[in-house]
Amino acid sequence: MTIEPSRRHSTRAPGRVLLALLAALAVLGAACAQGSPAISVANARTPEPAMADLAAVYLDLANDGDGDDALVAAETDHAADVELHETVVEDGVATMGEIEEIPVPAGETVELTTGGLHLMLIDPEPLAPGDAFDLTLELAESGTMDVEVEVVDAAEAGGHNGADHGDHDDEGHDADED
Ligand SMILES: [Cu+2]
Repeated sequence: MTIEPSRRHSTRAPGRVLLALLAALAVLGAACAQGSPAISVANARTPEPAMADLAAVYLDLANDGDGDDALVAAETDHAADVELHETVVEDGVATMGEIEEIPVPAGETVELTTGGLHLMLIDPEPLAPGDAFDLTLELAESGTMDVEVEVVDAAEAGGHNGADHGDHDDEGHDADED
């Protein structure tokens, strides 16, 4: 029965290897960890009147955590689709296009506002100032979060009522011009 000790040894070895592996992973994980994001949303609003088939949503995305995050999608029952957009002014002409994500770096606040980053409601249901609706944001790290979007008078919101959308046909939306 001299085989017994070595058999016991060999059955215990995998456990030790696993422990060593886990310890190594823990050290590696700690070295690579960049903390976690802490996202909060404020000032979510959509100016009215907007174009019949498009409405912009603006909001402030604050990241008070120590890890980066990014807004990657949004949806609402209130519109057929929601796109992430960025308006770019070139030679005095504002055009906007869909973007894949809106980075929200650790410790920073990203403002989605007129003439820049915004969310675009595609075929929104009719909206009137004073209304509110729920919007679900999807963040790469923080997951989904629901925010209430207030419908505000375009004049007060700094208007996104057509001026930014002059070249919208180029971006592939079906804008019914005249
Ligand atoms: Cu847009």
